[in-house]
Amino acid sequence: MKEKKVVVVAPTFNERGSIEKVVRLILEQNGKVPGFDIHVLVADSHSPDGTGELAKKLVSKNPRVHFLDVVERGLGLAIIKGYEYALKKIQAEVLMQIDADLQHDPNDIPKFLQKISEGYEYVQGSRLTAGGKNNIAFSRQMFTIFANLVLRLLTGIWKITDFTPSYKAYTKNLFLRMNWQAVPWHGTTFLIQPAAVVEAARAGAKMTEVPIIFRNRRADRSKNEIMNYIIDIFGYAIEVRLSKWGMNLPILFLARRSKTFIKFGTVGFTGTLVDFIFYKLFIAKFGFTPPNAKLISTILAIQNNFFFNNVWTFKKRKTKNSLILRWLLFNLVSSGGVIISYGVVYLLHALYGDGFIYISKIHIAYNNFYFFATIPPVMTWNFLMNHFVTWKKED
Ligand SMILES: Nc1nc2c(ncn2[C@@H]2O[C@H](COP(=O)(O)OP(=O)(O)OP(=O)(O)O)[C@@H](O)[C@H]2O)c(=O)[nH]1
Ligand SMILES: [Mg+2]
Repeated sequence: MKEKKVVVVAPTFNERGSIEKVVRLILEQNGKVPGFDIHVLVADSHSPDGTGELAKKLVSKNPRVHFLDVVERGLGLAIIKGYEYALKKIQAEVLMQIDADLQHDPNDIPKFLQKISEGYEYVQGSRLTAGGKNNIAFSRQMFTIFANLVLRLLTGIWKITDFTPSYKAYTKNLFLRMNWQAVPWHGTTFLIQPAAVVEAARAGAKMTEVPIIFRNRRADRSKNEIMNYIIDIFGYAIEVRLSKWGMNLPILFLARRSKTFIKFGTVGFTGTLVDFIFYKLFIAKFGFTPPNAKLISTILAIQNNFFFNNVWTFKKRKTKNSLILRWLLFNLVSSGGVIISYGVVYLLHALYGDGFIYISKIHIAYNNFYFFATIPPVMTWNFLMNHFVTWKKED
């Protein structure tokens, strides 16, 4: 029987510390499942640390090792180019991918090939199925659970428990049948992974999962831009859901564009919490009137917002303004918000006083409503002013 060629694509960007070992371990899987001939393709984005040179040395030593210079950055690009190369130049019949940093155990490869030999066309490595494990930082584990919940709910694909791992296998037939135009593989997040699950399902693939253990990275650095990835996953999943309802809208594009606004909104949310806590404290413990309490709590919230916008929202933005100047501008701009919110609370308090609303046994003080009425006008004002003034882009 003729063996089926399997090409395992290992995308790399600065993985000098693990590339040799991962290639060796992948090749050691040869012979474990009869009928397959395993090759490795290192798809490198011109790593400055010399991963490419190391990989090329391995190519000269072993005909089962291949190398592709992807040139540009992007995991999606490396995967797509890698697969095309595997099909055209190595005559692959099964396409696989694995992370090159040893977080995926190459000893799991036989499980994938076993499923392919049983007739499955798409095999997803999963940390969330029985026997799988996600041994990474707690915050990342939360991301895994949250992202998959959103993806399963919105795409309606329930048989896949884990959409994001880059450890998977396709048959050539499925790969050629899939509509890769619909997969947003550009950019530096790893959106290609969940999107490929969705497209495989759309192509009517016979799909299954195998459990994998995701280990902590031991060498080199992460390239996963988690915040951008969350925005991409949300935008993409909503777009898929709407398209199932017959509405084709560029939600992913808009989500990417509105990233700054989303971050700004998140910071605004933490500021609102600070604002609200102090507002209630000043009223309840120090007997301030609502407008006076609001005046001080807003000023405190502004300091919170400046700090987080500076270290996060507008972190990458190049601006001529020094830190002190940005702080002064931010406070100056925000003083507009202080005036608006003081004015709104003052007006509402003057009109309606200090009453309560009763909903069966619960009673809610009017001052809570005064507080929330200030949010929409102040938020709009703040965003516009900071966008055009404090963190103004250089021309
Ligand atoms: N060719 C190429 N490979 C990339 C690029 N970005 C990431 N990779 C590879 O994709 C794999 C996954 O990236 P990681 O940085 O390990 O992402 P992660 O596993 O989610 O994050 P960590 O748990 O922190 O490692 C690794 O093998 C990377 O080298 C890229 O721009 N080009
Ligand atoms: Mg990794």
